[in-house]
Parts: sequence; structure tokens; C-alpha cells
Amino acid sequence: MTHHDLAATAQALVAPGKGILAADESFGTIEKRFKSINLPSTEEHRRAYREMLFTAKGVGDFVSGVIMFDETIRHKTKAGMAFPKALATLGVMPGIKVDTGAKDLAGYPGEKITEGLDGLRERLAEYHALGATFAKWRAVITIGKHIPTRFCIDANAHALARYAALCQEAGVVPIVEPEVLMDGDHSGERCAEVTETTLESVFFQLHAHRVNLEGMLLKPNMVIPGKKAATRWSPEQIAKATVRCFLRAVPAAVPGIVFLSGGQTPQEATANLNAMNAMGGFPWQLSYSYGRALQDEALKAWGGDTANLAAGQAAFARRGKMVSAARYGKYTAKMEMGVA
Ligand code: 5MM
Repeated sequence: MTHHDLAATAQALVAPGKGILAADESFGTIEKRFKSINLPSTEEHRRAYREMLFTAKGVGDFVSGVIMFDETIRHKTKAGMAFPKALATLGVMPGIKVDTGAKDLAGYPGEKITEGLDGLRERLAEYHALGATFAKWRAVITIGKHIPTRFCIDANAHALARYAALCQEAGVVPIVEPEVLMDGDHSGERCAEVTETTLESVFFQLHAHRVNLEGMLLKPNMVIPGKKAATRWSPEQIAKATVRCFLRAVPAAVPGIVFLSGGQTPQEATANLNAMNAMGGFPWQLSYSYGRALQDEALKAWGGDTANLAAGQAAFARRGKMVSAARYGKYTAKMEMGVA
């Protein structure tokens, strides 16, 4: 795989009107999601839930790629087709989460470092053989009283860059995800400051590790006040602050920025992305790689009951249509009133 192939894959992942479905919940996270609908996290429930999403009618219209977890990429549809093949048949690219999770950073209370570099070259080769054309690694940055520290930001940026270089060596497009968490009562301004510092460190390290910027995607948080902040921002304020921050810190050579939803409601995540695309004036595609914002309504409508399979798929496609419209700045609040 050449630099040219990597760039083509990265561009296809942010094709107009499309974005990524993050369905790479590890065991702990999917258990938490299923708990909200009172469903035990058995292997068959996890498989059936993912099959419902991956095979929804029209999925290829709003999903360019799906990020899977190690267990999921090995699963098959009820009819016996491997998930990566089933997705490819629908024009959707299979992707894989390759980090092994964020752990406490020794010596730095309250901060995390993402693990998973040991043996990564070999794991990437296996995932590539299983059909993965892109991968994801998530670093977590927490805002608090005396944090984040410069050390934590740089350590996570270094690991992200090592991961990205190994991906490109394996012919896999890396999605680089430095997530500044929304947890806490910090202001939007504080989020902007931390996000900019984090992105600067990430791109310094990507350059040092000789990562080809045209053959990667960035998956960041939006610039947004903390969940418990007293002062809230409108979608227009969030859009303005986010675009300003990214114009300062993200090279134009990066083909696309695919936002995470990070605990925003489906409506918020859609409206905020829409406001950015309505603004224009930036060199990258601005798209989504949403987990919760794309799945929450579908998960509720499905409720773990096979009888609700069509309802779950309809809820998923309905949100998909709205986020896809947000890629063009054409989403309106009125669309929320439409039935599935
Ligand atoms: C879907 O959630 C992903 C996996 O999380 P765990 O490794 O903790 O199970 C997560 O990395 C996700 O891809 C991003 O955070 C974006 O998801 P949201 O829900 O924030 O859009």
C-alpha cells in the first residue's frame, strides 16, 4: 500500500454526506450501554446488536466506515457472513480499534495513558488480513484543577504518533483520537486552550514520527463547555470556537476531521456539526465518528428484542439522515419532528 492508497482510503472515509460509525465499545462500555435497556451483555446480544446496525437499510448512504472491537471484527451475521465482508458488500469500510484502553498514568494522579503499543505491528497485520482498512486509537485528556499536565499530553501524543506510524507501515489508515473529556464544570474557553495545546503536541509528534498527514484522519472533541459548566454555548458559538482552534492547530494536509460525540445528545451532536459546516471557511472535510450520538436512539428502539429489529434500524437510519444532512449544513431542527 502506497501513500497514495492511504490517502484515497482516508478521503473515502470522509466522502460528502458520509461519516463513521464508532461501534468499538469494549466489554465494559457495551455492558454499560446494555444496562440502560436492562439487557445482559452476552456474546449473542452483542453480535445481534451490531448486526442490526451494520445491516440497516441505506446504511451505506451515511456510513463510510465502521470501527469495530476485536470481538466484533471476528463475528458473523446470522446468515454466516463475516462482519467485514458483510460491511464491504454494503459499501462500508471495516475498521478496528487497536488500543487496549486508557489506564492510570503512574505518578500523575487523575490522568490517563493509553496502552496497546506492544505487539501492535503483529496485531495490525492480522486485522488487515481480516479486512480492516483503517484503525483507531483513543487518548484521553482530563480537565481538572491542576490537570492536564504537559507531561500527560505529550506522553499520549507520543503514543498516538507511534501507533499512527505503525498503521501506515501496515497499509492501514490511522484515525488519531485525542479526546479532551467534557466531564467537569470547566468553561468553553478552558476547553479551547487545552484542545489547542493537545493538538499542537499531537501534530508535533506525528511529524517527528514521519506520519503521512494525507493518509490519516483526526478524531477530536469539539470545543465545548464542560457538562456541568454554568455557561452553556449555542451551536454557533461551539462551531466558531472549534473551527478557530482547528485552524490554528491542524495542518490543511489532513483530509478530514471526524468528531466524536463525547456525551452530547444526538440532537446536540447533529446541530453542532451542522453549524460548523454551515460556516465553511476551512480546508478539511468536517464529519463525524459518533458512537453514542448515532446509536442511542437505535439502542432504545431495539431494546434487546428481536421483534424490534426493524424499529431499531429505522431509528438508526433516521439519525443517520440527519447527521448526513449536517455534513452539508442542511440539518434543521424541524427534521427532529419527522417520524422514523
Ligand atoms: C464507541 O465508544 C468507543 C469505545 O470506547 P471504549 O474503548 O471505552 O469501550 C470510543 O472510543 C468512541 O469511539 C469515541 O469515544 C467516540 O464515541 P462517542 O460516543 O464519544 O461519540
